[in-house]
Amino acid sequence: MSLQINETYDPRKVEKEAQSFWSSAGTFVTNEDSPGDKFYALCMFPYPSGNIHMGHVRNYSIGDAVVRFQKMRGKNVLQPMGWDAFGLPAENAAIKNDTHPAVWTYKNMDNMRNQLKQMGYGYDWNREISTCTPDYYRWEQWLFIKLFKKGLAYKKKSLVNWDPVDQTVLANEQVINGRGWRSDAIVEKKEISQWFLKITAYADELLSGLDTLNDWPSQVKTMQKNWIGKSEGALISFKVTDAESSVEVFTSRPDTVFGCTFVAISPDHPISINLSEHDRDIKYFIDKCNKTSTAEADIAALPKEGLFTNLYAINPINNESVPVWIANYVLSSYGTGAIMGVPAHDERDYEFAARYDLPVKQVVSPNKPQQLIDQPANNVYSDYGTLLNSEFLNGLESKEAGKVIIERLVAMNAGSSKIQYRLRDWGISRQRYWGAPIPIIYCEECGIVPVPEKDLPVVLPENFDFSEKTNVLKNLPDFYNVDCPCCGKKAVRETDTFDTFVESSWYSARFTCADNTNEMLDERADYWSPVDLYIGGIEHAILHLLYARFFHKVMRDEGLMKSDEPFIKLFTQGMVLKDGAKMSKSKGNVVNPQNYIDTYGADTLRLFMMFAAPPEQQLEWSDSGVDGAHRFIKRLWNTIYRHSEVFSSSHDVVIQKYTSDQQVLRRKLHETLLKVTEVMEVKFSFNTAIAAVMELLNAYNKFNIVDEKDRIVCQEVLEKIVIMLSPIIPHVTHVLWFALGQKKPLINEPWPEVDESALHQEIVTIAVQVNGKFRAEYSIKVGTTGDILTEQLLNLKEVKRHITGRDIKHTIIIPDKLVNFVTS
Ligand code: ANZ
Ligand code: ZN
Repeated sequence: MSLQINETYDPRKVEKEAQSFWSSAGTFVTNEDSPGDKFYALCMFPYPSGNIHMGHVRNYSIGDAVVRFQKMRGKNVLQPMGWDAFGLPAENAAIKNDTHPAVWTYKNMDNMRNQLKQMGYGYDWNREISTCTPDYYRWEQWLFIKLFKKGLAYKKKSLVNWDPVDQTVLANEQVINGRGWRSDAIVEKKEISQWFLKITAYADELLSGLDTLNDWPSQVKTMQKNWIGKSEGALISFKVTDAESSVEVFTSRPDTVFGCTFVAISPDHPISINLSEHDRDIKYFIDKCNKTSTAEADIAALPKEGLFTNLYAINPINNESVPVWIANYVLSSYGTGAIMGVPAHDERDYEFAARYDLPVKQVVSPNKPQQLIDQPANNVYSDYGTLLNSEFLNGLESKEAGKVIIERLVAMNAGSSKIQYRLRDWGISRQRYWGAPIPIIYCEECGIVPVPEKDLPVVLPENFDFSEKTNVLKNLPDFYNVDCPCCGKKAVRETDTFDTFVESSWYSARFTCADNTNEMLDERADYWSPVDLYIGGIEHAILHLLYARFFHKVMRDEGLMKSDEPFIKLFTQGMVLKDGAKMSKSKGNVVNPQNYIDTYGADTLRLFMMFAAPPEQQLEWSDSGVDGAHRFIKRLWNTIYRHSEVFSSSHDVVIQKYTSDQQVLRRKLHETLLKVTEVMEVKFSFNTAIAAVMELLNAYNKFNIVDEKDRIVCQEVLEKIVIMLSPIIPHVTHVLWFALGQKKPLINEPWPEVDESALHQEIVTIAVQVNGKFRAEYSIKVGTTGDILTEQLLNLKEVKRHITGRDIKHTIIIPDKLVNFVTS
């Protein structure tokens, strides 16, 4: 009856069979008119570095388990896959291996696609995206031009972290201890003209939107919130004496304005730059500051240092004149690049004042108004409190005092309230070759001219000898020489390329309609978006997710999509470690998935990954763990093999009543099913689900098989074990399902419902005796005893007949087995 399986488990054969079935049946090819609610699951797409690594295996095994489960639940699932294919490593590898970044990248994609297929992930390969193809990046060029026309993309000169070895601009996060993250070269500061996207225009929405993301880890939301860094305070204008100018400061504590004993400006504040032209000491100091990294954390760690400018500024609130200093801890990129120094209430100002002997004046006290005392001068009190030494503010509470000050400033035209964000606009220019060209033309007559829509895409040239270390587009006249689209005169193209974060900011939307050659997005984007489940590493908690949320809102505002957020649920999986350290090439502790696919098969690797640790936690690689996973699959195989040899479904035995042994096993089965269902749906603690199924298999193996009815129960248990494991080990279960006599493929099977009666109403049949003689059989819920039990039994007519007219002296109860009424 059942499809024969071999006695021994051969993963290679099994996996080939399952994979070719899914691919020829088009199991994971998705379309929009299939029945069921849509379920869009996405794992962060890989950089095509050469081979898949264990981090990918873990991430994608989780995603695939959920997708297969949701499919069996009747959802219309989409699970796409693609390549984050632009980026610097391709250039470095190309130089090293004397090849071309394009050649290297496409070769890697082919290899890794093949590996992902060997893992059996249920991707809709029809929607594959490679971000380095013009089909893809033409749409971000198109969107960029829209943003340019709206003022949301602009060019400005800015000070950047310059990596002199990689010859590129680095983001602050790419500067580690003052050195480039890849080259390890000491990073310099350089002012260059760059393109920016105005993400700050969305700062407020990016912040408030976090409140709607109930299925995101709160840790990620906090990181985003801090990154956006909303701060409420005031701008205060200080007139500079002996100069026409004034210095505007941003403060989050306008209540402390009477405590201001100096003003400090950043080394690249216009006043500093101005002064440096005639003052060598200042120039020297500024140059020194420019040698350090711009990363805030690095600056915060530096000893506070400064230089007096010989200028004084007038505090508009009390007309006091205070010295103006240039200070290394004042960031040029935050607020106004200038501060009012309040050493009594700000740690940094205190450290600075102590070093240069500047006065410390306390104006806020932790105490109630009645007991104001001066603070010792070496104790910085930075909390809110009650005002003192502040004339008309004395006795007020900080918040209230701040409001009063802002009112005054506004009335005096010397300041205003201000909401300040830490978030900066996103610099997207990269002086690199292997990226999407920025679609801009520079004309001497017309200035900055966007490439007309009809001329898109601006294709990145690939057909040339790649060997230069500098931005090769600058060396390709065929690329950059162009006629101005406005006036027709000779003009030049922009030779910078987009930051690769641009590509990954909208790929989730593009997967919904990857084949559309006429539009960036179409109505399918609204059908599938937002992504129901997004899975990836915590290292992308800030930038990638923030940029993706920003792009989603931008696309919405362009009328391309309706939803407000790209990802409903975010799941961040833990790292894979070897000997306690993150697997990495530099540490030489990388374990290659391919070796395990070849020796044990993909199912073993998947099972190990899902079983060895809770998915959000770190997972320690263990060869013996892999062995254990493999042994379990073999045990399952043997169990089903033995069962299928003897079980015949061609009988007409019907079970009217389960024996108590059968009930115990069925209860275990349905408890397990309940648990696994919950895990797959919400909890994601796959390791506990697998453990529960393993326990169930143990219980099964202890089950005493007597007759055909027992075998029917066995069949039910084995079928459901196979179903429950199928999202995790899809190949072997695909084959075992047929071995259990099934005709339809497992992946098309609906996920089974829990049999509530098996859970709750476990029934036992009790023998009822009167004076030791069997009189009746009675079925009742397990564990029923006492009066509840005896009252029911005394109502049985066989019992009644034998006890009428007698007194019951006592009752013997053996729970769940027997009741004996002893009469006089
Ligand atoms: C006076 C003051 C008194 C301040 C006090 C703090 C405490 P957040 O909350 O992060 O927005 N600040 C402003 N611009 C700065 C810059 N460019 N570089 C370095 N520091 C800067 O921080 C705002 C506070 O950071 C501002 O409020 C200012 O110091 C400082 F008891 O002004 B405060
Ligand atoms: Zn022109």
